[in-house]
Amino acid sequence: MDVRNFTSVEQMEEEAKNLKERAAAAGAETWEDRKKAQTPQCKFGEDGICCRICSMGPCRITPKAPRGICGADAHAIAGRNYLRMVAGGTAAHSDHGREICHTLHATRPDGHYQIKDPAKLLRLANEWGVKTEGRDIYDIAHEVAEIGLMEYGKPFGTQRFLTRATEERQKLWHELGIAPRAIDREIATAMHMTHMGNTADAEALVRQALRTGMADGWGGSMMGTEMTDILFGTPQPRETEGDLGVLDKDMVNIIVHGHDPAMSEMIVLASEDKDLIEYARSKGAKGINVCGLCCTANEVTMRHGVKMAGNFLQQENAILTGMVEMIAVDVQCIFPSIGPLSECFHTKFITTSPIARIPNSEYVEFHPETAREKGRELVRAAIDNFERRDPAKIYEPKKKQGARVGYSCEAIIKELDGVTNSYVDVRGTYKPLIDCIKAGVLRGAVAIVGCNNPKVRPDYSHIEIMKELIKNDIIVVTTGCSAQAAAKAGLMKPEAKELCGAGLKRVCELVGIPPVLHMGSCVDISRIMLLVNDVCKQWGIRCDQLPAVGCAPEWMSEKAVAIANYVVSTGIDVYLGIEPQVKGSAQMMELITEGTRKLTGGGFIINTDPHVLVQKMIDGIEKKRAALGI
Ligand code: SF4
Ligand code: MSK
Repeated sequence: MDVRNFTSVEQMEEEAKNLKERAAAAGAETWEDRKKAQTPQCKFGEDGICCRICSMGPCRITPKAPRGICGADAHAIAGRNYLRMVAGGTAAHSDHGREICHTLHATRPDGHYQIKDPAKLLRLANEWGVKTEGRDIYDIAHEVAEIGLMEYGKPFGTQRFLTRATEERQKLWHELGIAPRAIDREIATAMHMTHMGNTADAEALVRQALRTGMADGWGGSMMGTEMTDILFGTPQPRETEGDLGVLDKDMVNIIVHGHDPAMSEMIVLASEDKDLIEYARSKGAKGINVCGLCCTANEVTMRHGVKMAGNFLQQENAILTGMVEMIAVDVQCIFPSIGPLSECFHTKFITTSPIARIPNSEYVEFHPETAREKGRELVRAAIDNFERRDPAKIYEPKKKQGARVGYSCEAIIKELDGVTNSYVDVRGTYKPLIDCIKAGVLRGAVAIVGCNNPKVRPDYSHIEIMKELIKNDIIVVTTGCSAQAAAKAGLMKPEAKELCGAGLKRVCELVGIPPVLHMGSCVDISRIMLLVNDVCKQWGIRCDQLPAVGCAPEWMSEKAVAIANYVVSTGIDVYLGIEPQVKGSAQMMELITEGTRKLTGGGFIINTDPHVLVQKMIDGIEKKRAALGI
């Protein structure tokens, strides 16, 4: 194995250092400067024991003052803060899902948004009892979208997607009272419970955190994934590239950033319009180069092979190259610092959603009726901006890696179908995968997901953990910014099989897959939930018995806390490399680590050392194997 084929974290850091020097020269600040200015960070906040829920506060818990003015103790305060994080995360993911439902509802045969995967639409229509025979596909789409939208506010019943889970999960969720009702209701209940004068019992707060998280993963996020596939196509494996080296000095560089692909799809389409490519050439550029950041990158790379410029903590670095004509953003994970930073360069900063209004940006609202023209207008404006580049400010990052992306559940099954003739009778199942795990060729699977966090070396934990897992014959699936860390390191290209143990290497060769499978954006962790449940159904085991775990080594967002809650509700342990902000309450720490495991079979395992964390994962997987007798 030639390590020169891969990019090390040290090499990534070297590039980041060069770009940081550019920032200093341009008089711009970056997250590193602001982190320094914020250090030391507030201990009360870090431990989750500062309450400012009512104006009698803020109240902070100390040994001398163990209760807030109303009498709330550390457990109540940390528990309420924690539940509010879950509510925030669920709101963000689910509102993204709702927007996509509205986009689906706005599809027309001659409109800007059309149905790209009618087969998936029909499957969902059948699942939901929507009449399909003899009906126009767009009529069906509108009815499905309406039913999806009703899941947000229906007065009775629980989420429709729950019926996709194993029987044992469905039963357990109902028995525990964590089967989510309407999505908005669970968010409202979380906010109501944590209002001054309501729930002060940590156990009840954690239970509602599970239920609210479930409204995300088995509600809003799953809605986002399903409707996006119907609208823009279900991902299939395709080749792309990752890291800042994908920016091209000779091209008009446009970056799309955020989460909801409705805007970025229009920019990608416009960038392929012949007249705009000609226009770019007339301005001295060789063409138009659309690249992505964060989860918008994941969405458009999975469906178009758009190159991935990088992840969360690289958003400023992209602009520091001086080569970005435009950064167009939709929602979530966008640094407000992009405003002042882009003004130090020629970069146009475009915000497009009323959900993410940011100073020092140009606001161009996107609507289904005008989306295609708006996309073209933005691409044209980026081309016009090409001439305004300052050659003295240009820095060309050289590093990039090839990556294979787009492993939806449908794509994984298709790949498995191609494995061997002996499975000809069970095509369309995960049986080959299950057999590999049973035989020990694969020891298990880990989903590595989530953000970067300045509390740790960017990307280091993601990459170290992935390398150690694949070396130990544990297959990795990944989403979000973790996927981009993998892409930058070269772990999502088929050649990464050289870093694997003998068993996983053989599987990669046989199936023709990389050892780290890209499953999409943050909302697509819902795909992983379906994968887990379908594998367990076909195997005939409970979800908490499966030798598979989740890991968010560098998480930072409220969405990550929501995700972690639906994953443990699904019976899967979640390994965290950043401590949740509840340390000021021993009871809360106990509840999120051991307490939930007693209820659902899944809990958090927390360790800030990635090497210790990965060893715990391997041990956890081996323990599950032993319990299954395999
Ligand atoms: Fe203080 Fe209680 Fe008000 Fe929180 S709810 S700020 S602990 S008085
Ligand atoms: S974009 S939520 S930083 S993974 Fe989904 Fe990345 Fe985390 Fe945002």
